[in-house]
Amino acid sequence: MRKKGLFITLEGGEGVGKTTNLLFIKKFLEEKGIAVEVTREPGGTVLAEKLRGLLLENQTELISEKTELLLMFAARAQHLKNVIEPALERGDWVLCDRFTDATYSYQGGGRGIDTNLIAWLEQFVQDELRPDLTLLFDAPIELGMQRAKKRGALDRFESEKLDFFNNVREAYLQRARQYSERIKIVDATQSLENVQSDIQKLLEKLTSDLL
Ligand code: T5A
Repeated sequence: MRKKGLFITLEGGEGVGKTTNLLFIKKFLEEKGIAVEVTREPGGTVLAEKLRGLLLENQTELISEKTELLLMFAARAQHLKNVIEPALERGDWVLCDRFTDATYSYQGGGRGIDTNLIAWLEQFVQDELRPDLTLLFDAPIELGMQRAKKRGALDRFESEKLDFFNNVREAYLQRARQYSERIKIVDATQSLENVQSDIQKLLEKLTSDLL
């Protein structure tokens, strides 16, 4: 594909403020005259949203780690083909709530799947497409879970143990160190006002470099 728009992803543990700040970023970009496609993973198309339902619902049958990994990438393949790639080709910017860094962190860090295997699937499903900018919202697990719990019943991932989430957080931070040019850490323990002021600074820099 010939990519013209920019691909921005939001990442982090449970309840750290990705969805809240997605709308803030959308508004900021639209005020700069940029057309924005807002989407999420797993999900973003009718079929991928069905896969999301299967992945997030608490199931009576145990979902194996390999099944979980393959369903994430199956949803992603559909999402890329039908939503993300067409939007980028049109020249829109894509704002996506989670992407493949989540797979490295949850299925890799959390479940312990070999990251070489994840890298192979990433290449197979995405070819050369990678995010241009990733905002990693970071906060201690307990804080994010407190915020997530306020919303009601916990989903299949949110019902995992503390160790799982600590491993997920560490994997995210490790990726931020490895890809420091692309992944920018946002301190999600701050007030929403301060979080959004940090995001605005990052976006001002990005847009002034490009527009
Ligand atoms: N997954 C996903 C994988 O395992 N592998 C993958 O490859 C992918 C793509 C998806 C699940 O799938 C897994 C990871 C996930 O477990 P999800 O719904 O996308 O699930 O992810 P969640 O993290 O569960 O989404 P949440 O909606 O819980 O978290 P958000 O979006 O980070 O948080 P948000 O914005 O809803 O905020 C939560 C609450 O906190 C408040 C908000 O108002 C809201 O009430 N809040 C703040 N309060 C005070 N100060 C701040 N700074 C605040 N920021 C937000």
